[in-house]
Amino acid sequence: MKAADFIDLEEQFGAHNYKPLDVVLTRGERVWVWDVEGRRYMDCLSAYSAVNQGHCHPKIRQAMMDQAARLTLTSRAFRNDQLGLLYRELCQLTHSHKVLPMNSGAEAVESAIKTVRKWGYRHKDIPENQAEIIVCANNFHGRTITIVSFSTDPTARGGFGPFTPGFKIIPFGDAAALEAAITDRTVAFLVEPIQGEAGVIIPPDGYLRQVREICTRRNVILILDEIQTGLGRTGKILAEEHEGIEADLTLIGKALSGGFYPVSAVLSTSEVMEVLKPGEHGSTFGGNPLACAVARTALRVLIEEGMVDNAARMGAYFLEGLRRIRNPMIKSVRGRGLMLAVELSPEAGGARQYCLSLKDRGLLCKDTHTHTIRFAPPLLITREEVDWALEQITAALG
Ligand code: IF1
Repeated sequence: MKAADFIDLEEQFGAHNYKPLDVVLTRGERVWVWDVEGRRYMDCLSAYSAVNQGHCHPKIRQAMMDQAARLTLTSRAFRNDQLGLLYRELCQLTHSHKVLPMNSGAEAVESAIKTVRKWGYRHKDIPENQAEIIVCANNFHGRTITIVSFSTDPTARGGFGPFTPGFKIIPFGDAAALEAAITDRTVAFLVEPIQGEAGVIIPPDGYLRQVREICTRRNVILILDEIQTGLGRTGKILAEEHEGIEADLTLIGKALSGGFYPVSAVLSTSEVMEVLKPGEHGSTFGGNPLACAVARTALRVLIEEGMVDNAARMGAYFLEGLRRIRNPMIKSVRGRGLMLAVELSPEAGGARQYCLSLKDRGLLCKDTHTHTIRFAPPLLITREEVDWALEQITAALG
């Protein structure tokens, strides 16, 4: 079968909820992927930061195969010999006290919402069904009905109502707006440390510190969605470390499995998690031994192989290279660690054409919000590979 045949099958039998680049991939290794016709590409999307550890990392693969041969799923009706170990390793790595394991990112977000609402009714005397959660404009937290209920993206919401009430939207990066939005009924503030889908929007320096101070003073739970920014992507294990703060609840997913399997978690540094009692929340697959074995190894290789520091070093080098590209169509170049973006001015006619021309040069990346190209290669990228990427980007944008 040829690429066109696979594409036809997807078009004929699949839901049309995506419009992917027409590259049909069949194999991956480190930062490279190969299509069905044998062409090699550098992956500068990393499955939206789920393959931070690189494609098909041999140690994660081995852990997955070993565990798959032993025990995959017990349900949480019984215990397993991987879950407690993952809990301890995650807590040590992120300075957390408690872990709630789930599967997808959206489930971690949903779980946090349930947890903070319950906490609010227990600890803040909020009248029943009146809890409020503050979120930011242009957020991306997932695709469930409750999560799209507080999206400001018409495409994500349109036609999907009725929506879940209880959310208040404020501008991103504006601490004064948070202060002003808090009421007696506010239980939490949910925010991305860097907005990903919005186009790698980095808030002003000090924003998260101010947010932390306001939440503490006003007794509001700070939930950081680090599903995309977490686990090394920005050059720290968690992006919150750039401002030296700790969220009350931290959401991680994606790279928690190195791209092998959906694994997510809510991490808690405070007593919030204690409000959940047996039977009140759960998931058939959440915390299963296969997921835990994969996640434990995904975390181990991130640390053992120095990927977090490499993301900081290669990210700075990549950013410097992007800034050297001379093109009047470039409006802004920004990034932290290996979460990078080039925003083009509206006259450039959209970012997708550049993604297509980069694909022809052997580099895969993704446009977002029409005018922005983002670059987020696996964290083990070498200097020579960054040089190669910059050559292609310079040629495509030059
Ligand atoms: C798709 C974007 C990235 C996330 C944050 C929660 C979730 C995500 C900060 C939900 C998921 C993905 C999903 C992916 C596109 C993608 C994305 F462009 F939409 F914004 F990464 F940049 N919080 N992000 O970024 O996690 O339930 O998907 O596991 O195809 O929808 P999930």
